[in-house]
Amino acid sequence: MKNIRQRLAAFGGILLLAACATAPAPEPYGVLPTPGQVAWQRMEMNLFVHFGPNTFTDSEWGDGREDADVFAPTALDCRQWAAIARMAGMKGIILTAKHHDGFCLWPNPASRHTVAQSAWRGGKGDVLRELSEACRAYGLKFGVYISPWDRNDPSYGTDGYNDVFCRTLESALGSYGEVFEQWFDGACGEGPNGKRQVYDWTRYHETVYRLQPGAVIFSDTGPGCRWIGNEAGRAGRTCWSRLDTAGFGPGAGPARDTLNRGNMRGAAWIPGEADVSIRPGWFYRASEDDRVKSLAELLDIYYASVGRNALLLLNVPADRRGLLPAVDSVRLVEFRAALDTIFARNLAEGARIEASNTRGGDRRYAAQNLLDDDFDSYWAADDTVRCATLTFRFDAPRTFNRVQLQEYIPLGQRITRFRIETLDAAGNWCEAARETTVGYKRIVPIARTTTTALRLTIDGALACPVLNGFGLYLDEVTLDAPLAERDKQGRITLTAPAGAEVRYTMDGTVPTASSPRYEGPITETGPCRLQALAIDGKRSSSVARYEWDIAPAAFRVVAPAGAEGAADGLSDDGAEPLTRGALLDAAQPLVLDLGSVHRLTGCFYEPLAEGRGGCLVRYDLSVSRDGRSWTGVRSGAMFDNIINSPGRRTVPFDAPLDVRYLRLTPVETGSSPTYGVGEFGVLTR
Ligand code: FUL
Repeated sequence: MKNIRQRLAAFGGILLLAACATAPAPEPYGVLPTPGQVAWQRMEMNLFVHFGPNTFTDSEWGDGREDADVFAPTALDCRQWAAIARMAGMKGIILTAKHHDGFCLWPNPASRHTVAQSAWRGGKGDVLRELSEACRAYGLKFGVYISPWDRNDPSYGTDGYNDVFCRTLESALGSYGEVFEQWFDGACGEGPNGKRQVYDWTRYHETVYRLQPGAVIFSDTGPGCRWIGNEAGRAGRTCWSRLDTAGFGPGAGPARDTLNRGNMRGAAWIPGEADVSIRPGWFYRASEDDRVKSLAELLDIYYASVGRNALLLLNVPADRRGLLPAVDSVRLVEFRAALDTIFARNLAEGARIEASNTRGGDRRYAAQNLLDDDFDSYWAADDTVRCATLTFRFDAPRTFNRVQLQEYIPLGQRITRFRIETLDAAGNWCEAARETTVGYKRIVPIARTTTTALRLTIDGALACPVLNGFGLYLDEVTLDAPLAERDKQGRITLTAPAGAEVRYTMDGTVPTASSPRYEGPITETGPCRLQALAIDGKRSSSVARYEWDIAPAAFRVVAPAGAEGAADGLSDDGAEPLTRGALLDAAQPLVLDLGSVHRLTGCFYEPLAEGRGGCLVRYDLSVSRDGRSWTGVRSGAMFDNIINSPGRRTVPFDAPLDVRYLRLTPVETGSSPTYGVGEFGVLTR
């Protein structure tokens, strides 16, 4: 038993600790970001600009044989890009300085396929110069996408190309001031000599760091930041900034799911970057002017990227003038305004916070630090703590539907599981969300809630939890646009968010509150265009646009002969015309009977959602009037970039053709033994 003096001494010690507690800061946990990676992550949103010969040829992947003169912007103004990026709250711009066609937007002495070989500005133009200067003038960081795959350079596929590519890097990275990010696309296809290149990544990285020591290098495996595993701008709900890269490399990275989520105990800090285009394609096409993502879609992407511990790289392609198009620019400004409205005020301000544990009882680690704007002040728990609760109490009820958490990543990513509960009127805690990782920033959408208290429970962490930010926000900016579906008989059904009504048009005009109200399914079997918006009194959604060709009521899948049943979801009994959800063997052609002859202007192929079951990458297409004599329309043609961006691809015919049967024969399905068919349909207009 301790004597009284010992007891007094111990008590005095405790008093002393409480009065001027000096608990040491938590030890960093595991692999850490470099200060450069922390600064990069804090940029949150950058603008991607795809621009080059593809802009003028309406393609996604140029083949490198295009004439340099096709690149002919009529009014290039990179200051316009920078002004818009700035207005949108972007911190940097990354330009496709060289895409797979090999064409360089700057006079690269290592290439014969550049702006210098074009007639544009008498061969004296230089987009990198203009953009780097514009970025400096507007206080933005400047980055470059330089594709190692080069479909133009004759040396591609030989050792010599590695020299050419290093000289290309030297020219781009050594001439235009600071470059904050070097974007290495992983695509590795064949060159003009039909050969694939063995890339010398070690040399490429050395070259980048020699010229730009502060640059963050993007690729499937970093080393600066990683691809998030899709081109839809969506990180995993679980998203670690750490990744295991052993056995992988740029262009041959871990599985997409792994890229999407990272590895909890990954050996390197390689945070996710979520890239997505504001349009269906990466390059500008006038035909996609009415397919710019809606504000609601952009916000959704924001929550799924920035709100899930990733950086958002949002592509807005420059058009043939060399300017960011008006529709896209307006959308960016709306996006910024929406974010400013939603995040204008932290509704947790003024909350009293009770923490189940505060590190060493030391005020420097108090939970109140969660509500200041200081990045470097944080709440931390004692070293032994892995589970903790933070209860936020408000004097008056608060209404919110977004909960934001931030971990102090300079000390590593720690939290593995957490829950959010709110207090209901009867005094019960009700679970609003149960999630896994936090990371630099986590925004959890929850149902709109009015409450006087919220409890955050950390159920698991790899080391004592350390949070530097907490916020509550209300997003009431958008109403989801109506969703439309047309079945094979031509019956169109529209659904809208609960409580909202739908107004629509089918004559090409933009719908308003006085357009016809949707009361029930509409039937239209011919080609048609539907535009609809949801209205709930206060708010209206963006306009959803749908376009359908002839309804496939009479279409039947008739081949491959004798393979009935092999094609899951397809049948040739005429009862189930081809609509959605079929998976075919990679060797299986698809033959469609339209039931009668139609005059077609083209057809389209759409893989299954998210490319499930593989995609048709290369194909032959033939058509027939009678099912006996066939005419080839395409041979070995490619659906560009379909694996990374598995959306609809149309095949326009050179001239209208009278057709009853279409045959799509797979030539290549990537490495997949099957290919998915979301839809195979025709165009008559
Ligand atoms: C992909 C490329 O193949 C696309 O064309 C686009 O540039 C995208 C950002 O990266 O891998």
